[in-house]
Amino acid sequence: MYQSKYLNRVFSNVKKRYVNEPEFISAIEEFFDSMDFFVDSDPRIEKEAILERLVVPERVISFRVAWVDDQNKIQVNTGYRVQYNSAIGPYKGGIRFDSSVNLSILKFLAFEQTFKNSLTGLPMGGGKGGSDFNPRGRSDNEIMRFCQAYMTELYRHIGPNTDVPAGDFGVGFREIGYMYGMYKKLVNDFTGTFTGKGIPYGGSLGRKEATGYGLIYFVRETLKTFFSTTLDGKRIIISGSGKVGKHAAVKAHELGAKIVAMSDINGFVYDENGLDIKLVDELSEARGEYSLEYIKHYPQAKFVDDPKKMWAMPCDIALPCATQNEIYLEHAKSLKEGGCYLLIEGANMPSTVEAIRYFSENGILFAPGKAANAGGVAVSGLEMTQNATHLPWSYEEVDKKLEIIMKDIFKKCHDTANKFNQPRNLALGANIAGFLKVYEAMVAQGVI
Ligand code: 2IT
Repeated sequence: MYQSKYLNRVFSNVKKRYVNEPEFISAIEEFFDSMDFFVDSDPRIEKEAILERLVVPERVISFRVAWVDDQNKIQVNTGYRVQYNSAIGPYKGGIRFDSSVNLSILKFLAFEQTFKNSLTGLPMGGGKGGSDFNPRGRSDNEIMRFCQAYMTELYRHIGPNTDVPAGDFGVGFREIGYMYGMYKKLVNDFTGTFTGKGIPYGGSLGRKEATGYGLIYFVRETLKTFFSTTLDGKRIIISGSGKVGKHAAVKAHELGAKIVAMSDINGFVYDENGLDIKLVDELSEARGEYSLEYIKHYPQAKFVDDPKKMWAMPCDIALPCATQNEIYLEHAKSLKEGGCYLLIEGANMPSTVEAIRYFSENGILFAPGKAANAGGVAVSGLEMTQNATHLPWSYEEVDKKLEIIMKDIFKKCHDTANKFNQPRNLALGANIAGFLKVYEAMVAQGVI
């Protein structure tokens, strides 16, 4: 129950209408928790039906993707693109290939992306896409045929000023290359349209590392502001075998932190003296997984074959970087027992609503992914600028801009939280600061 009658009304409709979309409902619930401090103070939000509009994506495209596997068998998947909100710029957001992909997950991601993109200060609307195609175990040719088949429909819905996709999990340089190649062939036009592209054909230096590095820049600001300290010597645990966790580990290590535990799909490795991040980096290069190999090199490290058990390890800072809903209430409690005082999300919505409420009631400072992991999409925005101006930037230039953007996002969250007399509530800061820009733009553009 919210204090605001308006929020209760909109939320109960959302729950009724989207009963089969639990992830989408959770994302709205988390957002409304923050709006409850604010929404009644500005009656224009209700009058303009802003929240009723915001809980419905502007457009959802769903289509058949038929392709032929290496055994000459016809395979059929479902492809999607959720074009959530274009109030402040073209739709922008990643594409996810994973067997779990469905409309609920893509709607939640696109909803979050809308506010995340707003926080970057760059002109990008919110979108997300993907397919229930599972790339694991597929040959390179199968991946190519799938990406091409996916693009033969998607190409007509995207463009450099319309909708600019990028990667998400299951989609990296290889997949973007195959999708962009087919897109370019179909439209006969060499424009940006995708970000996260390979460097030789318009990609930005620094994009690959941007989400993880940006996350650590955000952590550094948080430590400085709230704890008057630095990363030096801090014990950090990081989940996920994707690009985010790995690059976060590299940057945190560079800044003097001790990464004591990291998890992948097989389990987690723990070493109280700090893991060998160079080795993790090398081992994860091929498939993202490293834990089973890691303990062969360091038999004194501890290996546990259940990644979820990592949250019980002692640490100062936890950085969940795997996927949605990896931290439930029980994990939040274990983190507290292990001494964790700061949890910052590298993934999108890894903490459940119950876990987030527990953090705030039990003195664990929390920052949401829509602020802390915005570095990836921010550098995507910088890639769009480089493409539009036909000028590539150096790595140093991109990294410097990323650092400035992450500091600015932290400041927006912190200032907004202070404004509402909730100084430690960075989720509130992120949600309201992200919302305000989208809201102003929607009002100015009329009822559409
Ligand atoms: O969740 C995300 O912010 C991304 N997957 C990156 C999106 C992008 O357009 O770079």
